[in-house]
Amino acid sequence: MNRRKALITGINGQDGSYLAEFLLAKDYEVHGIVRRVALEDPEHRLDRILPIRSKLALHTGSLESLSSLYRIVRLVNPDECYHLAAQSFVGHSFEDEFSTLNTNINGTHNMLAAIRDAAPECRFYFAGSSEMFGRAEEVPQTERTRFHPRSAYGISKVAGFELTRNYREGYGLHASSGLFFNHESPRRAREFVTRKITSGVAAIVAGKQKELRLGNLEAYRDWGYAPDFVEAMWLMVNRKEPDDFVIATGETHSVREFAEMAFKIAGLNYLDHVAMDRALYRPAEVDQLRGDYEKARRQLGWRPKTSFESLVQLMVESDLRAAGIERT
Ligand code: F7E
Repeated sequence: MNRRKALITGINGQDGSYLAEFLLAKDYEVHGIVRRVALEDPEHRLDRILPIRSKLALHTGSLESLSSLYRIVRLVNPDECYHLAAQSFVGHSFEDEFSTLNTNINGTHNMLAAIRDAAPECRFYFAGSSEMFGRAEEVPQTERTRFHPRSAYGISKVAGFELTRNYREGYGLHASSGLFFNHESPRRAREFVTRKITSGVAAIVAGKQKELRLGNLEAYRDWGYAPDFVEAMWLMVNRKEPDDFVIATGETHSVREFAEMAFKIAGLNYLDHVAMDRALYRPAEVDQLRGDYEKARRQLGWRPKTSFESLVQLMVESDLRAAGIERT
């Protein structure tokens, strides 16, 4: 039997790299779209997929160019497409609203249009986000909660979500969106607060840094473990009917709690090291997110496997190891 073919945008991101490993383990033929510059600097720009690179087929293209995406989709003729690529740092979206909106909205639109024209049977996954709920009017948030995004990033994800729904309803594409709450791992980029904290803890234990500057400590997030979450993408795509699902843990914790626990795991008190920096506050903050994953539990059989405590622990331990600190 022919191997199933999956095409992933954002394959070198945190989620893309875990998803590629997940699909390879299921014997998929895995294709990824990367930028030309990534192939010129693989040590940095393909760092998360270096260990599996020989098992992947990489294609150069740009989300901004419909013709480049069309060419790749026609060549690969995938059974499943996972559109994960985006400007995903909410903080940056305040500094550059225009490129966030252009990349995220047009990138999703171009991917959908390329699939519709070149591989209409291909199943499509869009990486939606809890940032779409923003200033949420109810807790916990479900698939029915009204969107109230608080950043250009959140707005771009609402637009991508609506485009995906419209391609499903208008053109009959098997297109689904995951409303993913925050999901973290040792592969998270250091600009996001969880990894900023755990890598900061390791640098402090290693004596390379004394202080960790953070912004709003009172923001609450529903933090899950990225490898648990990528499985939900696959479950959605392999469901008979396309649909949208909240993927979350159902728990919420503050940035302060995350920091307190991370420092404690390393035997430190966060109050001795964390400094608050007003410059790191966002112009519009999302105060509290907590997702209700009941629909995914019932219809996909999905549930999170990793607790908040285990997540913080595994991230701290990974950063300590990377800093050369062996613990007994
Ligand atoms: O911020 C606060 C910050 O940048 C979390 C992305 O994957 O999840 C992520 O978006 C919270 C915010 O992630 C610092 O103000 C305090 O309230 O880690 P973050 P995010 O904005 O929640 C969603 C689901 C996505 O879709 C996004 O792509 O932490 N915070 N102090 C800080 N945040 C950062 N980055 N740095 C600080 O120093």
